[in-house]
Amino acid sequence: MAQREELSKDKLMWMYETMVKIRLHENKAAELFAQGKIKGFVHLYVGEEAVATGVMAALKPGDVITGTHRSHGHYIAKGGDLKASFAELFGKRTGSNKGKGGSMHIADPSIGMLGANGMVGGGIPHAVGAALAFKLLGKDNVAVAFFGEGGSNQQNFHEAINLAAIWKLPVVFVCENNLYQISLHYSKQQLITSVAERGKAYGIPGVSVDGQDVLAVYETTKEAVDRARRGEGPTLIEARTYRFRGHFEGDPQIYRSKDELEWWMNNKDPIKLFEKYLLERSMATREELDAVWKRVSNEVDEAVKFALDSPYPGPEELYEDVFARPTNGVLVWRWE
Ligand SMILES: Cc1ncc(C[n+]2csc(CCOP(=O)(O)OP(=O)(O)O)c2C)c(N)n1
Repeated sequence: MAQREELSKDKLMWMYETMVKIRLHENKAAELFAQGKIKGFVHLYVGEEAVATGVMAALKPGDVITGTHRSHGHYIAKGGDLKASFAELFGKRTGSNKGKGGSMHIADPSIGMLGANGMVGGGIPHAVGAALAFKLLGKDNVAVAFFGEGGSNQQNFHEAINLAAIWKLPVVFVCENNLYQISLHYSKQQLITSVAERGKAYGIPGVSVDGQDVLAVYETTKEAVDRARRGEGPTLIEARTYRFRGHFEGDPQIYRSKDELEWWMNNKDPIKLFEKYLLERSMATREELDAVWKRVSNEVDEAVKFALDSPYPGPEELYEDVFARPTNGVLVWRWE
């Protein structure tokens, strides 16, 4: 099993900075949404930063991921650009999808982010497709599918995981169990107490991990990724986590108590926990950590300014980049 002791200082600081980047990106997005500068639905990832970060720390260039409706953090941890992210949230031409994807459809194949997805569970078969392509092409890359515990009740999940299991595809299924599917507690959605148990039904390992502990997520994912690269097939990981904000911005959150939320924020904040770990072991100084917050905060401000100053796409661009072009002689229908 991968050991946290093997991680270099650079990698540990990358993990810390990535979590801070996600937190500050999301806090700023909440502010901008409240000001009416971001339209439509916005689902934030605050509180869940250790999952995306720990998973991405175990990947290598060329590996790919698929996301959910709550994917800003996945995009950022995979190497997404803050400017392109804010521009996309504003629907601007400089956005990661030229302003046509928005919060729920952020994608950037150049960094291996194959796409966030507004359909619950929608990205799971895409990751399996990517993993099948890796296997057929003889590449040693891995695909990761992120989804919520609600997503694990979708038919997509069951079909995709079964195919991946029988074909021994290099894919890792990462269920982010943040306890709620919109307003429904997970105990009311499924009788099993851990989504990881579902691995048994498909003959693959199912592992549950503390999703607030970035290093535990890293270690668990690394083991699953190594197994996938060895050709031994998929793993189902359940990362137990919690979202600190509502399901979407504007959610009145009448389904959970203030005490519950405060308990998680006070005791299970993934950034505070990692900070404690780094400081107690003298792996970083308070000054170094403070400098990260300052630098990232400036980066976020610059990115927002860039995005606000960027133009909207023009009406003549309406159908551009919306349909696929024919590739390798295979005709893919597109708008002419
Ligand atoms: C196929 C489909 N069904 C229903 C919805 C409506 N919907 C949006 S988010 C959501 C809950 C998702 O919960 P979960 O998968 O646990 O992810 P979380 O929001 O907790 O991150 C639902 C039912 C949808 N977008 N797509």
